[in-house]
Amino acid sequence: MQHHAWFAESRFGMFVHWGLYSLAARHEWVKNRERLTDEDYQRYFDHFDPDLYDPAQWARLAKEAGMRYIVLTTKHHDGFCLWDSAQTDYKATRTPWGKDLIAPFVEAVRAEGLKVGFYHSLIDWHHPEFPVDSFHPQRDDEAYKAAAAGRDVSKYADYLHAQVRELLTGYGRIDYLFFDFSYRGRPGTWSGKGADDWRSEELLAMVRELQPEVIVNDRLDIPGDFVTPEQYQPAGPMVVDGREVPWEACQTLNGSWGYDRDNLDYKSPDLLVRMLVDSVAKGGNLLLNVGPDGRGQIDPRARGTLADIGAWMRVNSRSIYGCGPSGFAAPPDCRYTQRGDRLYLHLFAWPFGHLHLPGLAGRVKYAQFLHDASEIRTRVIDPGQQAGLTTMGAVAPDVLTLDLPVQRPDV
Ligand code: FHN
Repeated sequence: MQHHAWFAESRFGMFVHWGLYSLAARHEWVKNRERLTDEDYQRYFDHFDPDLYDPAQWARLAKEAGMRYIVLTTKHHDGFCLWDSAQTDYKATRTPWGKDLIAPFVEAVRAEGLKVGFYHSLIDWHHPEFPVDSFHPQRDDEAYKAAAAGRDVSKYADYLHAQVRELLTGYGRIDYLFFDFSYRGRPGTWSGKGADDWRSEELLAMVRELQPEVIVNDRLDIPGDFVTPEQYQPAGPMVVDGREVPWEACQTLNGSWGYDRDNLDYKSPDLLVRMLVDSVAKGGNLLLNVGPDGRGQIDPRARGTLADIGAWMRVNSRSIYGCGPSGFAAPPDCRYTQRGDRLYLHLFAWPFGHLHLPGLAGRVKYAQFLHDASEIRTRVIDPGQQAGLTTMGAVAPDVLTLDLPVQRPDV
């Protein structure tokens, strides 16, 4: 298992889902959900020309939001490749755009001092040897399934390995890999064996050889360097074989990974900040997704949400970067994050009256929160020592951070 201090130090990254589905503007699974044939979906290929593609702006938005790494879909389930792969013509360089999209992305991310991450789909609805399984767009088309019956998944695995090799040898150092998605426990998948289909052990060995420093997630259906629970917040630190392991929650802004124009179900900035705090309090990272539109733009609502999160991070990022769970038990509706002897109290609900901080007896008796205009100040009633205080700048009054110097509990 590869560990990297940068991952725990970062705690917060940007996920970018971008491809042909972004032109449809109706979710990245549009081909599956609407049972589109390759011919139907070809329209998006024939019109792919993202004239407003500006990865430098993506990287700036991520950095200003306090994100420390960016992960881009090199290929999603539809099989469309953002780079000039020698393995296929189903790629950006054969569309009206005509150029590689990965190199400018990598260059822009590095220019902002951020880490480079690639997402790569294990399933591929376009490849002629990928089996028609319960997630394939033509799964209900009996004639198509009959014609596709002789597919050989090992030939697809050869293609998969060759493309991963291209990505890991063509763009310098890659810091992070997110393979997707796990067949583990998913009914109706091809063999359901996942790792056997992808030849995961062989693929991971190649990844380690080509990029010795890269960290890889756990969706090859074999152990990786970090665990990726899908769009939910675990109940606590994640433990595998008796050991706490690095993990990363991933979340959308509005329930869709790809650009979904009519989906206005955006999560509020303070909910997303609470998801970030909750992840860190449980020893995890948060990978927050944006879905640029078909022209390559990140939409104004997403930009506004990122700016609000950035406003909170500018004041409170020291309670996030490099922090993790505390040995102290947080009060109700609160989270603790801790780094060394600094304990950060995050309130997810307004503390009517006094808030008693169990476990800190003798250090801090209780904290009184005074709401003073746009800022919330704290006054910690502290018998024994001066508690470091942060002026409470927050996106919303109920996500406050109190910076307390405490010795590590005797855990
Ligand atoms: O099917 C994908 C989905 O489109 C998206 O890419 C997410 C991101 O974690 N992963 C899969 C669902 O688990």
